[in-house]
This record gives sequence, structure tokens and C-alpha cells, in this order.
Amino acid sequence: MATKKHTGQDLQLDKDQLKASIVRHLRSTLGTSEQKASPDAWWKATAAAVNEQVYERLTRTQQTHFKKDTRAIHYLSAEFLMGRLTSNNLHNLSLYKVCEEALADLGLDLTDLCEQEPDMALGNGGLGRLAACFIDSLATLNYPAVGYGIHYEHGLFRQEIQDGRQIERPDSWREYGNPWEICRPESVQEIPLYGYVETVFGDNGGLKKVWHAGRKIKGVPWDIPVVGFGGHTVNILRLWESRASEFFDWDVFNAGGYVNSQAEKAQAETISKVLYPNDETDAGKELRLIQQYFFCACSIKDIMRRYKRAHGNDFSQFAAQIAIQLNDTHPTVAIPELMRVLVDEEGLNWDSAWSICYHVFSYTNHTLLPEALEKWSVHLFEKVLPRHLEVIYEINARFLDELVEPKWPGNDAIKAKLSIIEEGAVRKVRMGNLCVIGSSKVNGVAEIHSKLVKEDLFPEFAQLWPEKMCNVTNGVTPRRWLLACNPELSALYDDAVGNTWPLALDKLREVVKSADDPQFQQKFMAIKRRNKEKLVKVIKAETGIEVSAEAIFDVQIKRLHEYKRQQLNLIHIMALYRRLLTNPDYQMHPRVFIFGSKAAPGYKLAKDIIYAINKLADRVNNDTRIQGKLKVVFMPNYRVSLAEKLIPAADVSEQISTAGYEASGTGNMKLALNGAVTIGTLDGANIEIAEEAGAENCAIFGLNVDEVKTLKARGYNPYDFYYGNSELKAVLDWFDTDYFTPGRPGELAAIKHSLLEGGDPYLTLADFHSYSEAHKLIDTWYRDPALWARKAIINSATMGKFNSDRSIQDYVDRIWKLTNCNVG
Ligand code: F58
Repeated sequence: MATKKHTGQDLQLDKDQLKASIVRHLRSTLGTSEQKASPDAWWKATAAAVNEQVYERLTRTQQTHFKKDTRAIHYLSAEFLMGRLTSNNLHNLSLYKVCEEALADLGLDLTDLCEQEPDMALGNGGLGRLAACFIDSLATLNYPAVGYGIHYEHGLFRQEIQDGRQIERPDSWREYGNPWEICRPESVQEIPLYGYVETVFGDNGGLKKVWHAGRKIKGVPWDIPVVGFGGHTVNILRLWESRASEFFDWDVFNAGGYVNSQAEKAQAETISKVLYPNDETDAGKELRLIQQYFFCACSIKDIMRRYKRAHGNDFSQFAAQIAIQLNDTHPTVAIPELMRVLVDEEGLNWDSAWSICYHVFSYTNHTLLPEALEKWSVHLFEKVLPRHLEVIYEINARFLDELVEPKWPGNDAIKAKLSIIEEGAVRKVRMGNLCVIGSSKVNGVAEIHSKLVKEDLFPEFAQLWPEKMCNVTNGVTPRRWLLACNPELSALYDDAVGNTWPLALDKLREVVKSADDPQFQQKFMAIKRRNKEKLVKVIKAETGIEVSAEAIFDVQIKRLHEYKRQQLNLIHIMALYRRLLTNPDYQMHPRVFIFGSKAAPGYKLAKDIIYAINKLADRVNNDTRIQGKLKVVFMPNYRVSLAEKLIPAADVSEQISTAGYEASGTGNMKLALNGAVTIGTLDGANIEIAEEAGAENCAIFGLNVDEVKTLKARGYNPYDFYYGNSELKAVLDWFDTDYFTPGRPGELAAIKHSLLEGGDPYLTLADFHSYSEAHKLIDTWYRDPALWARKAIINSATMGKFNSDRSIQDYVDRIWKLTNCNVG
């Protein structure tokens, strides 16, 4: 029993025990038998067997955290893009191999079984996936942490491609039950909405605000255990589901209004019904504000309840015990909510409450795009959250009087700029400003981005609080993004540097010394080749397109947005195609361009770009004249589980955003870690990737941030590039014809239009030449196998910095100041 306390090894199962447990659950939990169980039942029985381990560790973790009462981080995020959990949980519990063998004994294949699991797609893209990597790292590093979010019934839409166009279908990830979540009725919360505020006399004779809610919504928590690597700490991700509160529908029901009560129920449930599929631009919808308030208010209540259990009504320790991170502006309303609770409900005076709030909250910014910084109309706020609007006015008045006026006396222009309230025909609440004013730390997500947050986005705030602005460069969990998704490369690394690299990714740097070793190169590239061959089958199964693993696999996988410039990739492929048609001897190694991307349903141009990629694919893939030298594949329904198949098979990673627009990127890290060579701009974390891998091992191209600014200031004219480059002109003119859309000329013209008359806001044409040259370099490199292998190996081996454990440790050191809490 000596090991019991510290390692959890007393819980470790062998193959026969796990096998017995799976069969027992198949019978007693799933109510079926080995003879007639469906793949879904086998998957759920396996999950149930694994859960026996998870729950025991969860209980130990919770007891330890309660006993030690250590400071904890509460990560508030409207999105957690978790993907699948089975393989991840098995790896983190060191049970993967055991489970593989146990299932093999039962005649089952673990990889196939994992395919039964629907992705938990409760996020749009990078921001949501970052939150998922971060909670993995928090548990792995044994930090007390709770993730708080929304239990969306429907996650990000499922994308179908019909005749080249994106069609959105609802995602029903838990339609047949999800074995990883636990409902916690004992922690249900009730959340007020609408109504009015009354000023009354308080017990001490002073005035007091009372919010009389117009309705109340029930928040039901679902807990997803988050198993740290090594299985010591199991934290929770708590997701709130909205339900009609009994308070509400019973009187209607009793009055015979069954139909009305059903309508109330439906309305209440709407709040957590769907994830908004917007990327970067906000829809400004009432329901979205309510979603945000709903999950923030539930989470604050939950945090309060736990704090009070240990400290009663003594709030002097609150800021020392509680840290809350706001993942973008989506949870900003948590700031006025905590103020409201402390002042109106707990009776603290404003200054004490503000001091607590200020020290508790920190804010991460993920974008500089002005249209993505959330603003809510004052009118809407007043209707939905009348008391919060008052609190915001008070925060704003004090900020302007006590901080802005002394610093810039009489300067109304600066006041107007820094105010939380934007004046105009429609007055608005600026959530970004509220975040900065109400947080003790504000961070960007890569060095260059944090610099731009400080210098361009919030320069006056940075003058007021120079210490507040900081950087934490993003990272990705090496457990999911190497260990689990690329088992062969992981095994090679185990042999090369030992098996501690999943916790200490820097270890892989030792491999750099083997980058020129022909034997190591041969092994590394053989693994890449086998990963590509696996992907060839997936591509064939998903799209019907036949590609050869002999070709360069060139991958661009991310949300579709003009600033990410899939259109630059598109026009370059068209240029290559044209070169091959005009010069049959054009020298290039065969290339497969692979895309994976969802467009926001209302983003017309983004959908047109998807259509154009698919139409180009139809033409190119079936043109025998180019002898298979070029293939284009659009993989439908890009999601975490598809990324896990694409990334290990990529040779080239497309990171081609206009410099200054991609805050960080995280796909860039995953691809390089798996041995892809980056073709990229000096944007976001690409800069740090090139620093780590060495600029000579990346194909860097295009304008840098300063050059983008200069060109824009000078007055950018895309026609200069159109008329200045005959190939570019010919490619753009192709959009006007029916070459790719036979019988329907001009169907793709909107893309050309956006790049010329539309002003090409993301400087696609300005970077085209440089991009094309960088691709020539990639081609030359690839045709020298030893040179390519060297670059691929060095890229993979030098990504240690981008371990999300390092990001979390930076948050801990620079912002959260936590101490880890080893679970006995
Ligand atoms: C992304 N933002 C950044 N937003 O674009 C990317 O550079 C960065 O690496 C990543 O965050 C993590 O820091 C992002 O994914 C969203 O998806 C929002 C969802 C809600 C609507 C607005 C966009």
C-alpha cells in the first residue's frame, strides 16, 4: 500500500481485469451480451470500465483539494472543443496498450471502437481547442482547476458538401448518450433574467438595490472528468445546461396553460441549445448575450458556494483563493455579475468588492479584428440585465473620474475612446474595455500579438497600467497531438530519447543531432509515408478522390476566413495548374493540396471560396493532361478527430495569414510537431516557430507586420499587382469564365471581385509572388530527400516550446500564481 498515496498505481489494471470489467459493464450497464452487442455498446462498456478508474481518481482529487484548500483557477470559456475522449483518457491513465490487448482478446479493435465516439464539438476553432488543451495541461501539472462552459445540445454544425457547396446540418453529439459526462442535480443553480431594479433601504439604513427578475432559468451542471497525464489529478469541466425553472412554469401549468408552460420550457431550453457558429464576427443576438450571462452566473454561483463552504461569509480570502480567467470577451459579464453578488447579495461596499473583482479576473485576448470585439447595445443590456447595466455605469464612471481624468485632464476624446460605453445613434457596451478595466492582467497569445494588443489595440490602457499587459504564447497538448495521434512517431521518439517527452517536450531537441543520420531519416520518413498511406484511404473513403502517397501532402486546415487566406492557396494552385497546362515539361514534384475548413453559415464569400476549391478540384483531379501531378482535396466536416488523421500525414503546413491578423494559431504548432514544414508569413506564433526550428527550415514569405502597415498607409491598390503580374492576371480572369463551372460562367466571380474592386483587404495579391517563390523552394527541398528529411525532423524536434504545459506554467507564473497540489 506504500504506493497508494502518491501514485495511484494501486488502481492500475491489468489486461484480464480490464477485460472482465468491460464484459461486466456490457452486461450490467448496457444490458446486452458479447454475442449481440453493437459497436456502440462495446464502446460505452469500455468507457464505463475506464470510468471506474476515472471516478476513483476524481474522488481522491476532490478530497485532496478540499482538504488542502489551495488557490484554484476557474477557466471561463463559452467554448471547449474537446473532440473525442476515449483514446485521450486511456493514454492519460496509461491504459491504452492494456485496453488494446483486452479488446483484442474479445475480438475487437480499439482504433475501430474509438471511431464510434462522436466528437464533442462544443467550439468553433482555435479558441475552443486551446481551452481543451489547457484543461488537459492543468490536470497534468496537478493544478486545482475547473473549466466552466455551456452544455450545448448541438455543437458546431456538421458540414456536408453538395455539388461543391457547404451545407450545414445539426450536430447531435449526445443523441445516444455520452458516457463521459455526469449530471450533478445537487449543484443546480437558478439564474434571474429580465425584470427591473428597485432601490430600497437596507438594514443599515443605506440604500440597496434589489433586482426583481422577470424570469428564472435553471442551470443544470454536467461534469466531464479531465484526466491529467499520469492519472494523478482528475479535475472537472463543468458545463451548464439550461432548463425551465419550476418556479416559472408551475403556476401557468396549474392555470391550465399546459401549452404555454411547454412554450416556457422550450424557451428556457433554447439558451443552451446551440453553439453560435460565428467565426470572428459577432452576431449581436439577444440569445447569445443570454447564453453568456447564463453560464457566467451559474459559474459564479458555483464558485461562491464552494468558497463559502470553506470560508463562510468572510470574503477576505476570496481573491487569494479564487482566480478567474476570461477566455476572450465572451464571459465578460462575469465581472459585473461578481460585483452584483458581492455588493447586492453579500453586502460588501463598492470599494472592497471592486478590489476583489479586480484581483480575481484576468482576460485573454484572441483577436485584433475590430469586428470581433464584442459590443452589446445598451438597450438590450437594460432589458435582459438591468442591474448589470447599472453596475457597468458605476464601474465606468469611477474609472473615467479616478483614472482617466487625472491622467489626461479635460481630454474628452480619450475619455470617449476608453469609456465602456460607446456613444452614437445606438449606444453600446464595449466588452473589451470592460475586460481590460476589470482585470488585473490582460494577455495576448503570441509575442507579436501581445505587442500589437499593447501598442495598437489598447495603447492608452497600457499607458495607464503598463504592468497589466503581458504575453502567454499558446501551446498544444503533446499527449493528444503526438502521443495519441501519431503512435509510430511516438514510439520512434521513445527509442530515441526515452518515454518522458510527453511531459517534457523539450526533450525532443536531442533528436536534432540525428537529423542528418541516414538511418534515423529513413525511419522518420517511413513513418510519415505510412501515415500518408493511411490518409490516402481516408481521402478515398470520404471524397472518392484517389491520391498517391508519393506526392507532397500540402495541408491547410483551419476555419475559413479571408484573413487566413485560403484564397491565396487557391489562386496559387490555379497558377500551378496553368503552368502545367501551358508547359507540359514544367518541373514539379507531384502535390496534393488538402483543405479542411468550415465557413460561418452567413459568411457568403467564405462559402464561395469553399465552392471554388471544390470546383477547382473537380477539374484538376480529372484532367489527364497533367498526369496526376496536381490533386486538390477538400475534406468535408473538418473537426478534431479528422485533424488527428490529417496532421500526422502532412508534409507541408500552410500558415499564410496576412501578417498582423492571426493572433497565434495552434494548428501551425501541431503540424510542425508532426514533421510538416511550414510555409508561412511572419504572423502569430509562426514567428516563434521559425525561431525555434530555424528560419532555414521554414519557407517564410510575404510582407511582415510593419510592411503591411506601411503598404496600407501608402494606399494599397490591388490593380498594381494584377496588371504587374501576367500570370496573376490570367488566373484572376479565369474566375470570370466557366472553365471550372461548365455552363455557368461567372459563378466564381465574387472571389475576383473581392480581390480587385473589393480592395483586397488582406493583401492577397501583394503576397502572391513571394508565396509562389516560397512554394518553388518547398518543391526544390522536397526533391532532395535527405534535405527534406532533415528539415522535417528538425521541425518536429524543436517544438518543445509549444507544449501547452509550458503555456500553463507561464499563466501560473505571470498571472494565476497557483501552487500545485499533489493528489494522494
Ligand atoms: C483564435 N480565435 C485565433 N476565435 O484566431 C487564433 O489565432 C488563436 O490561435 C486561437 O484563437 C487561440 O488563441 C478563435 O478561435 C473564435 O473561434 C471565436 C468564437 C466565437 C465568435 C468569435 C470567434
